[in-house]
Amino acid sequence: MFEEIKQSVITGDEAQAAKLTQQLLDQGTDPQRVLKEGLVAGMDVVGARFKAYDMWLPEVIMAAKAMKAATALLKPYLEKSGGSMKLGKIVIATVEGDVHDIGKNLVSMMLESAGFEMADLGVNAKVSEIADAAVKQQADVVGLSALLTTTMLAMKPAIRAIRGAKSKVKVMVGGSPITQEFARDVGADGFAPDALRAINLAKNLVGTPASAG
Ligand code: B1M
Repeated sequence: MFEEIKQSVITGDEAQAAKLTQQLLDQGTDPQRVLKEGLVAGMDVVGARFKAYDMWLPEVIMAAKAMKAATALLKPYLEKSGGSMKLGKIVIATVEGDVHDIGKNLVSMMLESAGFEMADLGVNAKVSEIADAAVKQQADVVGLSALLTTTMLAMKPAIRAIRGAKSKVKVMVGGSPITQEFARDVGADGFAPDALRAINLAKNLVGTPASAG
């Protein structure tokens, strides 16, 4: 069934992706497996084909819609594994100029399921909006996501503005073009390559041992 879910993302079949995801969840399948072996595996193929000019933008949009519909169903199941105690408050956003939000939403969902309180600013978030939210939301951590080599450059001014507005806040960054080295260069406190490792990173940033909770 994982292979069928993967194919439903590749072909952009929203109804099928949602139906199969719900079926697996109803059977008690681990939601992490549905996510990783079905949905994310499908999106990996889409990315590779898009890069090789074997898929075009409308098809990628359809794949993204299928993935979104299915991940919305996963959310309550992933949340069940999280405790009610909040580990800290995290403001998360995709940086200015960038509309990619599937990965950011997954990270947000996983952090929430791990016990963090999330304030999601969505996509294309302006530097001032992020810095203001860090203060207003009394954030312990700000998470920045970027998927484009152009928009990742918005992270440095964003981090500068966040620190100017709220000096104690920690900043974590991620997204496919981001590396550990880039994160260090722009002054972030940490980088996570995927949603699972984002949980450990966030826990470390707020001073909770990564293995806890
Ligand atoms: Co876009 N796109 N796209 N796209 N798109 C990429 C990113 C690209 C690599 C495709 C390619 O060429 N192979 C390429 C970027 C090239 C580059 O910059 N080097 C690209 C391009 C070029 C573009 C456009 C410019 C295309 C165009 O218009 N000509 C355009 C830009 C629009 C804009 O933002 N201004 C564009 C548009 C789109 C769609 C709208 C069609 C759609 C986005 C839909 C949406 O998000 N709502 C889309 C998609 C779907 C993709 C690909 C195919 C898939 C991205 C995705 O969702 N992956 C992507 C190719 C690829 O990545 N393989 C591509 C699945 C997701 C689970 O992974 O987002 O990496 P990811 O998130 C991971 C980790 O990165 C990490 O954890 C997540 C989960 O494990 N992570 C974090 C992410 N954020 C984190 C934050 C953290 C920590 C970890 O802490 C805060």
